[in-house]
Amino acid sequence: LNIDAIHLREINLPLAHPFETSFGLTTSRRILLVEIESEGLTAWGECVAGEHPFFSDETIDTAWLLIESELGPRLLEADVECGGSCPAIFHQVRGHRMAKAALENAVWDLESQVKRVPLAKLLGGTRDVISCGVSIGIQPSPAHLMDKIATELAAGYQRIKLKCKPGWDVSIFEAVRNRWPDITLSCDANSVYRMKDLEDLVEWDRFNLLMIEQPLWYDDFYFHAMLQKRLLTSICLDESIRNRRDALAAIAMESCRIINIKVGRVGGFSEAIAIHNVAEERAIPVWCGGMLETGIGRSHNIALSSLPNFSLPGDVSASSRYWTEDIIEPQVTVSERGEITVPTTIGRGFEVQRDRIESLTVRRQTLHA
Ligand code: OSB
Ligand code: MG
Repeated sequence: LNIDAIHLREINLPLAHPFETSFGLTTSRRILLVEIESEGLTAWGECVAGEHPFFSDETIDTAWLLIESELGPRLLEADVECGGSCPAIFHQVRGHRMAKAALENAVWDLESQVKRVPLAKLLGGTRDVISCGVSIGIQPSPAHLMDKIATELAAGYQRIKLKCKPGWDVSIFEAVRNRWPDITLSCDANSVYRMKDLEDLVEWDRFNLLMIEQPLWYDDFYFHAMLQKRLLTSICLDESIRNRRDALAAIAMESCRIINIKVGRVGGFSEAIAIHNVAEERAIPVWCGGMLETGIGRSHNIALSSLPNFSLPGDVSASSRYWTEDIIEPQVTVSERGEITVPTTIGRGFEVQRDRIESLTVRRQTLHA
């Protein structure tokens, strides 16, 4: 693949609905998009780093700096055979996985166009449709939450995940279970609890949750293993899993029974597929997480979710849940059965709305070969 240029741009896009987690409130997103130009083709990647280093230590600004000063130049100088070449090209740079993923995923996007195959097929996808759940943020009141859940269930979503934190946990689960005893329900603590909360967490078994996502420290395996021993409910790790070795360690230590794979968190499609594979070999189901992506990252998540061991509903949902208008065409839609159809056309399967992206751009930079 001959890469002629890498274009970086920041777009600013307000969320259609504010999203609150245990680590903070997001009302608008600053998003770094990378565009790779290669012999008349254009491929795209989205960096999922947030504005603040609250979910991970990266931010849009650190990612921009790393792509500009280290990763972009390495990619432009390298002999890039395919998307899978990227980890070796970036190997010398430690960390900065979200920055690496933005570039690597754009290279896979390019490779799928050059080979004229759907991106999902290139990644090893086997599913025609993916199962969708929703992640519902902390709401202004329990009544708001109940309305939101009712809306998402009516839309067909197969799993409801509740963001939780101290004060927005047991009483909320209680209320939701009273109204909907049988829905597939999970929660995500984003690392807010500690071992002093252990006796409280053990009580959550009575809510029959599909999983509790990342209850403890963002970088922990050991204490999650101790907690898992005390729970009937499965722990799912998100933040803790940075790569394939982490997945192996977490599975071996029994720190979790389910893994959330986010392609940005793990540094790109190559590592995401490697995690998918080791989990599959060990009968650990995975699902695809979300990071409030635009349609570019969303289309990449759809392609990844088509791999066989993505056997639980993911957090990949309709564009309209995030944006009044997405930056791709068509918008991502979900059927009344709670499924997204995996595109069968060449590449990511969604056109980028270039004019719209231009009008949203607040910063740009081009790196030339
Ligand atoms: O932990 O899964 C998470 C959003 C931002 C940061 C972290 C997380 C999330 C979500 C939303 O849960 C998933 C989505 O709907 O994109
Ligand atoms: Mg999570």
